[in-house]
Amino acid sequence: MPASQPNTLSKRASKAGEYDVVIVGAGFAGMYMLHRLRGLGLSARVFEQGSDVGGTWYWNRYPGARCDVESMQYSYSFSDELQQEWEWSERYAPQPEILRYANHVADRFDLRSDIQFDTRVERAVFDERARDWSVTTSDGKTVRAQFVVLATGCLSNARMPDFKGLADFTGEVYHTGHWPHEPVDFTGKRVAVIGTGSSGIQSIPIIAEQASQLTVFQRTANFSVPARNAPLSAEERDFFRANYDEIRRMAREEMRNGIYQELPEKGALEETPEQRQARYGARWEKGGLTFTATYNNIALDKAANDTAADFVRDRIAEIVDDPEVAKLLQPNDHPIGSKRICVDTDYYATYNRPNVTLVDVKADPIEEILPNGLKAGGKVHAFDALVLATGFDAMTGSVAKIDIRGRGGRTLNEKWAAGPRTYLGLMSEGFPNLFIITGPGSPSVLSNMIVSIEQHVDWIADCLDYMRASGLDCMEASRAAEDSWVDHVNEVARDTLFPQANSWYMGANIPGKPRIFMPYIGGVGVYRQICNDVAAKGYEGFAMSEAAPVQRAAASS
Ligand code: N01
Repeated sequence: MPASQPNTLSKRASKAGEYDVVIVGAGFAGMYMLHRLRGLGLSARVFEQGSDVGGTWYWNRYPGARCDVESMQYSYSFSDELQQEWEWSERYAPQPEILRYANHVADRFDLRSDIQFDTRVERAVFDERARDWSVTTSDGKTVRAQFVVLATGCLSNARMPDFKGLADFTGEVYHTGHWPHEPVDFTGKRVAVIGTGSSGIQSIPIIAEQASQLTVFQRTANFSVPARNAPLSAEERDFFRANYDEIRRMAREEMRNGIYQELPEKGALEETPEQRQARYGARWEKGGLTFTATYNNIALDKAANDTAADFVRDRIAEIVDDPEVAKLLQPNDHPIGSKRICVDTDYYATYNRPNVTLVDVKADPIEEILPNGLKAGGKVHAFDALVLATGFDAMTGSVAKIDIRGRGGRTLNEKWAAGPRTYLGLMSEGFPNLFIITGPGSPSVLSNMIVSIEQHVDWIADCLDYMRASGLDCMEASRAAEDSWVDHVNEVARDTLFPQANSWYMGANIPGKPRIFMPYIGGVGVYRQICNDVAAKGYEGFAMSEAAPVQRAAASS
C-alpha cells in the first residue's frame, strides 16, 4: 500500500452510529466474525433478533433437538484453549448444551458488548456516492457501515404452512423452529405432529413418551439412521484433544462435508450383496450421518444408491411391527441422501407404541385445521396440541426478509427472483461490500456448518485486512465471475442424484420458490482451495477500488 493512502477501513471507529462493519445475526457465524474483526482493530456492531446468542440453537428448542454432527467436531477450532477445555458430554450434543457452549464463547471472548439483542435488521441500502451501507433496524434507528456481513443462518426462517383454519385452532400450536423458552409439557394430552423431516423425527419419540395420544401426519417418508448417541468417554475426548490439529485439517481439506471420517474406497457395485450387507450393517450399528459414505458412489449412481436405500427400507420393515405402517414409513420417492438424511433415536420403533398413529397425508391431504383437530381425506382427527415440524425457507429465507438495496436501488429479492446468484456464495454482483456467510453457492448446509462458517469468516477477515493494507474501500463481485460460478454450481449438482429430490436444498418445500440446487456440492476441500486461489490472485473475479480523492479528503477530515 502506498504510504500516502489513508486507512479507509478504520475511520468509522470513532463516530457514533458509524461502523466499519455491521454483522446481521449472533449465531456461530456472527459471533466468530465479530471476534475476528475486533482482532483486526475494526469497529463492528452485531444486530440480533433473538434475546441472546446461539442463532439456530437459540430458536430450535423442541424436545429431542440435538446436532447430527458429532459434538467433538461441531465446535469452533479457532481457539485451541477453547477446544481443549470445553467438555462435551455426549456423542451428539443436545440443544441446551450447544446453547451453553455458544454462551460460554460469548462470555469468554467478551462479545456481548458489541451485540445489540432483540433487534432485527429491516433494511440495508447501499449509498453509491459514499460507498457505504445505511442499515435500519427494528428499533427505528439507522447506522452506517462500510461493510455488511449477513450471518443470518441457512435454517432460521421457520416456515408456517398456510393451512386453512390454522388461526382458529383453539389448542396450543408450536413450530419446532420457533419453540417457546418455557418448558412444554404434553403429559396426558392428545398431540398432532405435522412433518417428518429431521425436526419431526427427533421430537416424535420424546413427544410420544409424554402424550396420551400422538398422531403423526406424514406427507413424505424420510430416510433415517440410528444416532447411537451415548455419553462421551474420557478416551474419546482425549483422542480428539490430542489429535485436533490433524483432525481439523483433514475435516477442512480432505473431507467433502467437513466431517473427519473414514473415507470409502469402493463403489457399492464393486462388492457382492453379502459384502454390501456386512458393510451397511457395520455403518448402521455405528450410527450417524456417515451411513451414506459407506461407498463412494451413493450420491452419484442410482443403482449404487438403491442398494443403500434397500438396506434402510429392510431395517424399517424389521423394526416396525405393523407391515402397513412399515410400508408407509419406507421412503420410495427420492434417492437416499438426496434429502438431508435424518439421524434418530428410536424413531421407527416409536410407531410400535399403542398411543402412536401414522396418517399418510399424501394419500389423504390435510383439508383444513379445525378448532379441535384437523380434517384429512374427509376424516376428522381430534387433538389438544399441534406441533408444526414443517421446516424452513432455507438458505435464502432470512436474507429475503431484509429489504436489501444495492446499486441503482435494485433489491436483492429482485435480483434473486429466479434463484440466488452469487460468486462463491460470498457476494452478489450489484451489492458491493455485502458479504454472506455460508450463502447459496457455497458448501454450507451440505457440510459441518462450523467448518464452513470458520472458512468464510476467515476469508472475509483476511480480505478486509488486505483491502485496508491496499487502501481499498469497495469490493464487488463481477458479473462474469458470478455467471461462471453459478454455471459451475449447477453443473456439479447435475452430476449427482441430489436434484432428483423435492428437497429444501432445491427450494421445493416453499410454494413458488424457484427450483435451483442452492448449495455448492463440490466439497469443502475443493471449495476452500478455490477461495484461497481467488484471494492469492488478488481477489480474482472481484472488482476492488480505492476511495475517490474527494471521499478520501472527506474521510480524513
Ligand atoms: O424440516 P424439513 P426440518 N403438509 O423441511 C412436511 C436441519 N436440522 O425442520 O417432505 C404436510 O426437512 C414436509 O413434508 P414434504 C437439517 O439440515 C438439523 O425437519 O415436504 N407436511 C417434511 O416432512 C434438516 O434437513 C437437525 O412432503 C408438510 C417436514 O414437514 C433441516 O434442518 C435437526 C407441509 C419438513 O421437513 C430441516 O429440517 C433439525 C404441509 N403443508 C433440523 N409442509 C439436526 O442437526 C411441510 N411438511 C439433527
